[in-house]
Amino acid sequence: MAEIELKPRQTVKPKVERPKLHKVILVNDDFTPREFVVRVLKAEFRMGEDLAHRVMVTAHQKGSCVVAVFTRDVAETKATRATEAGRRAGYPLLFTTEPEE
Ligand code: TYC
Repeated sequence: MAEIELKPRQTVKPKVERPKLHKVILVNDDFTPREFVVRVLKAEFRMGEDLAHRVMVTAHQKGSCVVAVFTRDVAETKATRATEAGRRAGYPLLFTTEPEE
C-alpha cells in the first residue's frame, strides 16, 4: 500500500506586531512661563512636580525634551490637548510627536 504523506509541507508562523510607539516632545519657546509648562506636564502627563520640573528645564536648556512614549493615537491626542491648553491661556507652548526608530 502506498504511504500517505502526513507531514505538513509548510508551517504558518503567526506574526504579531507590536504597535510602533510615538514620542511626545516638548518644544521650548521664549514666552510660556516655566510654572505653566510644569502645570500642563503634571495635568496632561500625570507627572509629579519633580519630573515635570526636570522635563521643563531640559526643554528650556536644550530646545526640546521627550516627555513620554505612547501608541500613535494616544501620543497625538495628548500632544494636541497639551498644546491647546497653552493656546487657551494665550501661550505658544508646543508639543509635537514623532515615531520611535
Ligand atoms: N523658555 C520659557 C521661559 O523662559 C520656559 C519654557 C520651558 C517654555 C520649556 C517652553 O517647552 C518649554 N519662560
